[in-house]
Amino acid sequence: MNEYVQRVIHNTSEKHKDQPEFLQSVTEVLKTIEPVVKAHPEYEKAALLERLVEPERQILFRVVWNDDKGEVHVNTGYRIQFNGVLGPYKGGLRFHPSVNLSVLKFLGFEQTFKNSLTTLAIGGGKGGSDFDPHGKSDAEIMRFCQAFMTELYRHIGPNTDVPAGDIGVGGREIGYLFGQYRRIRDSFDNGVLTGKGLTFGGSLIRPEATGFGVLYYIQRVFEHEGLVLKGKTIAVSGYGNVAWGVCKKATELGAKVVTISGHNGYVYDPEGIDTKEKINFLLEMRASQNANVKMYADKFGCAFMEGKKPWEVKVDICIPCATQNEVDLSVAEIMVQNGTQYYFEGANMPATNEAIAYLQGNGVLVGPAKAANAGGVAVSALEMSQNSERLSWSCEEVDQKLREIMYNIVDVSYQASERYGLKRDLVSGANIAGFEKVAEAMMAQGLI
Ligand code: NDP
Ligand code: 2IT
Repeated sequence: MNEYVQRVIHNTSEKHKDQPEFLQSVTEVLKTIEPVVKAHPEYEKAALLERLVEPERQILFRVVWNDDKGEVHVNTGYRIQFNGVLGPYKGGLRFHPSVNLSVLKFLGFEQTFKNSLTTLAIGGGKGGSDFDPHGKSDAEIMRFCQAFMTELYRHIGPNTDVPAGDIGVGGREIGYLFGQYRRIRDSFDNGVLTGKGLTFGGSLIRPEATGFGVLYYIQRVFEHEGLVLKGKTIAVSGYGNVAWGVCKKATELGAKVVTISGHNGYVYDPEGIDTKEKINFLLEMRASQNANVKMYADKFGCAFMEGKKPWEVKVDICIPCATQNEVDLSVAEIMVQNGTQYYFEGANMPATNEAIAYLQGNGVLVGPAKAANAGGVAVSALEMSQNSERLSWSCEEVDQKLREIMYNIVDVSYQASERYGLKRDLVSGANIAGFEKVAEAMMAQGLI
């Protein structure tokens, strides 16, 4: 391996021994961009990689809120402003008990390259809290969001940093966060958050965008490979925002999703999650106070496999849409044994580096998260454009732009992979294409 790349991976590993998710992401990205770094010796003099792996700013704060019984709770709030060379920091907020600095740093780092791939002017950021929304009432969620924004507001703005949703943060939470921001600032800067309701500056297709984008990505990959999507079976994990959009668009395109999952197991629906009633039920489940994927199995009379992951089901395509590292080597082995040939990531870093290497080594075509799930943030950036112009685009307009962006991501990934003699390696292709633009902008903007 190139000595400079090796040194930065080594030093980052030494410095952040306690941040395994962040190190996993840094290692994967730096290894795959090695040929670009080799071709640009000036990067080492400018300490480009050392700067790339150090967030521009990391904000940690206390969040204090009352539950419905009046008891006081304290959580940690975070915002990682990772890299702003391409535009205002942009990326979601995650509310989940597993949130910590390592998780948010990996998400912010990945987001930087993902946002670069969209071709839109957005930098990389991520934030959230270790708050657990499961089992909380609507009033508790509102009070938490208000407390969270009471600190966050001073760090964000339409040209500074524009948060959105992620795990545990959807339209309802964005509404409460925006309300508090507007109250404190006394200003209708609706470009400060994306994923808003349609009555106050939200974009059509934003809720669907990540899932739709995954399917547009697959469609284009299949065009490159001479394959047909119609009739293929799909296993999905998760039952949240991304999984919902995947089910909706897969059905429209004639493919069949047969699994969804949650933290406690998965549901197998061999008929397919393919009717309006079933797909809408995902939204209903997610919105309920005690959200649990088993509700789907009970309602539609299908099997609930408690404590298990959906990857044991034999399908053509696997699309993880839940959380990080749910696909490890043992899962990758099962996928290969089952004859799965295509693996596309809806979630961020759903697989370990070992699992990805195993899948690719066994001929599985891998579509990495930062490319395949870029549709959500892409439409977020389109929402920002609509907000700054004070107008709204039609469904067709947004959908068309989303499709073009996803097709372009596939095309540039293939091109970058071929340029460096890496045939059909869409993981390296996406990392290289995303990195090239960030690196050029960092060089142009000097030592900051
Ligand atoms: P949601 O909160 O809507 O849904 C999260 C889903 O993941 C739920 O089904 C949840 O099940 C499951 N889940 C969460 N944590 C775990 C866990 N530790 N173990 C097993 N299952 C878990 O989130 P999204 O759909 O928005 O996000 C899903 C993934 O997609 C994340 O990786 C996110 O970063 C990524 N993503 C999201 C985008 C967006 O625009 N929303 C854009 C691009 C990527 P349960 O409730 O049972 O825990
Ligand atoms: O991981 C992601 O790209 C998101 N959660 C969406 C971020 C955004 O700003 O829309």
